[in-house]
Amino acid sequence: MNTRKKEQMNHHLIDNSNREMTTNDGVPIHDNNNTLKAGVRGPSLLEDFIYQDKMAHFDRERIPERVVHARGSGAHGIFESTADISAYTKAAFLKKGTITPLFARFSTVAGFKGSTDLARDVRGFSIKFYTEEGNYDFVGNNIPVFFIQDAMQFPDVIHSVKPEPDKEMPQAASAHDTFWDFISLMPEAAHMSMWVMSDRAIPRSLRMMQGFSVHTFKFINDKGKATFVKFHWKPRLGVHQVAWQEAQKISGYDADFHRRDLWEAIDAGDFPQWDLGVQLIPEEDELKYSFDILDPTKIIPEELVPLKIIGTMTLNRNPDNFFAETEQVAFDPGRLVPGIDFSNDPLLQGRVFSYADTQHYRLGGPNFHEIPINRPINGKYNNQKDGFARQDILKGNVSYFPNSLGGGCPYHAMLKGEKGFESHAEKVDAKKIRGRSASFADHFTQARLFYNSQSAAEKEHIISAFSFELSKVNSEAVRKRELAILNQVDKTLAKRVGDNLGLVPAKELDKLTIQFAKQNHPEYPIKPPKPEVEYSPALSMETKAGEGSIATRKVGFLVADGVSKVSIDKMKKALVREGAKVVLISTRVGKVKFKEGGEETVQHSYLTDASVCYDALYTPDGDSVKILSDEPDYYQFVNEAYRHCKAISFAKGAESLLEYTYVNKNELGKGVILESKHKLVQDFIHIMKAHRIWERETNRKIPV
Ligand code: HDE
Repeated sequence: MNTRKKEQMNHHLIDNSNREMTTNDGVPIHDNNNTLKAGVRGPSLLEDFIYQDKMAHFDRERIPERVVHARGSGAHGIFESTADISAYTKAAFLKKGTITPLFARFSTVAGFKGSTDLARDVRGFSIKFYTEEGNYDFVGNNIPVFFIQDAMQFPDVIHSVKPEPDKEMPQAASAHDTFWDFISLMPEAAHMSMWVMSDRAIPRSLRMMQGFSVHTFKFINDKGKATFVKFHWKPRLGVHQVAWQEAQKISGYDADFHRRDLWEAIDAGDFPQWDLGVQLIPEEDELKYSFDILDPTKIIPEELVPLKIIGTMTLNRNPDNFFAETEQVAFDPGRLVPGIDFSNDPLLQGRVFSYADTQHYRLGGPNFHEIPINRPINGKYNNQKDGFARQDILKGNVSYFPNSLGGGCPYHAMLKGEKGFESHAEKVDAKKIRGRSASFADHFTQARLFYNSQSAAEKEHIISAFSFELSKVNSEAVRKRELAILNQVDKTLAKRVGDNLGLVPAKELDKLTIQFAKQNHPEYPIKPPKPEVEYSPALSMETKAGEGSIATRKVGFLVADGVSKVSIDKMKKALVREGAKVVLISTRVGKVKFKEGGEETVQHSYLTDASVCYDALYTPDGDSVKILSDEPDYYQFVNEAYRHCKAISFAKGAESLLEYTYVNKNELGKGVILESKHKLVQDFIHIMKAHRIWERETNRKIPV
């Protein structure tokens, strides 16, 4: 980012160092600890304006949390355009070689602001680009489709997933009656439900998730020609998840797990990066596919329209102040720049109203774009003034247009050769109607495509997730109705979930499905056109051994006094070379003593940490092994990591510890690496690159 931009963006930064303390009016304060009283044991005085100044501010320090996506974490960064796509769009920030500053915010949807990061949920993926032609907001999710097709039903889906209104429970969870009541009545939610019940909804890190525009937008080139476009963000670190049981435990050990992970990575200079890909569809091809590209419950398979990579986002700076930046940033998919336009997706059209409306309420009026994090870097020039919390001062007596007294300024962005925002001149010739296009009616083909494209382990996770969620639903009628939905996606899926719920024998399921479908889906049965793609490898997250990267992964070294430094260093060097992070965990924080002499400070102990916060474990040898053999929490670490299918390794002298764990001895090599049997360091790293050894789940011989 150039210096000018930096200065513009930071000009509201306050530095308190070497300053005397003042009230908000700049009056110096000589005592900030005591209220003004009539005698030290007497009543407080109303005239204490210094106390009032401080307390009145405090009393107003919360603004309404976002009604959805309340829990979020943000970071500053840049976007660099790397491809010439001027044939499709005139957007200045997408011109090859342009670098644009940005602020990104990732979020969960359902939970309140203070809820856990590891809820099973969709993640918001928002980016404010401070372009030379004004702010462009990308407001997407980590899942490429949505629950509903029309904006009118958004309050309903959100009300259903939020804590139930009588008891305000459960927090940040979809596993309850009202959510599944709604979803099971909405066949259009079938596709999205598959994604939300998949591991996409429990990311390992915000740095390891994809971002999607969900809607189709339009690129507009300098001749006014439109091309439909879908946006995808691909994380350079790969797309990874945690196990569901692990997610629940992380919520207890570290509810800020994702926020901390993002903060620490940026703080350490491990700047997360995403490549931006676009799927381009010529305007003439709008109606070419078996699905409607305006339907937000549909993807365009990458195998059908491949991604073209056009740039890279790098997050390189943590916010200076959470409230001022992450809390006050105001995203709005209706903030477009010349070269990008809306499509007629009915969900997108509805969003265009909701976001600005919500910002007016949350941020207290029409001047929220003057808050530093929301200010465009190219300045704003118009005839507006007044309103709550106005900061800019517009000089002179002219606040209208057209004017002659102000020299006709500010003038239309065209007079001097500029190009202002012009909407795509799409021809619209139709009757007003409240309704839905018949081309939106097929709700199951892509849900099936998603399910069929998952690996065996991913399918098992989906079955478990539906079983978990529906087990928490009290209403048997709702459970059955959702089974009927699943039965239209995949019969085995429905049967397996039904078995887990102890509900509906398979032979009755088909009858039930027809009965529910007729009730809730008037078009039933529909005959959708044959899909172009029936299997899409791009939809699976699974990586194979040796394929991925272990950069920034956290490896726990399980140590105690007397641990061998040689044994630590051998593994540590190789891991650090691959970009991984090594954390020593000992019986207490403070110093750990080495067998060879010397000591090192440790900040993590078996008391404070759990294996769910690590990607892989290593037990070095040394005299520490004796201490660990009597340490129940050590075994807990290993057993849990094993259960969550992580790579675990043991130096030769530590292998005896394995005896008392639940590790299935037939699993050695499959993610359980012993120095006496394997190439300790290389094999450990090779396996870690697979992220997890999911096949272990089916062979597991340990109590569940
Ligand atoms: Fe949002 N959404 N949404 N949404 N949404 C909000 O705006 C809304 C939808 C998304 O980090 C709210 O500032 C409607 C789809 C993100 O600050 C609100 C509809 C997608 C964020 C709102 C949708 C999203 C929001 C709440 C259906 C993915 C967080 C507070 C018509 C493409 C932005 C706020 C941030 C936030 C409305 C559906 C993504 C109420 C009406 C689809 C990432 O305005």
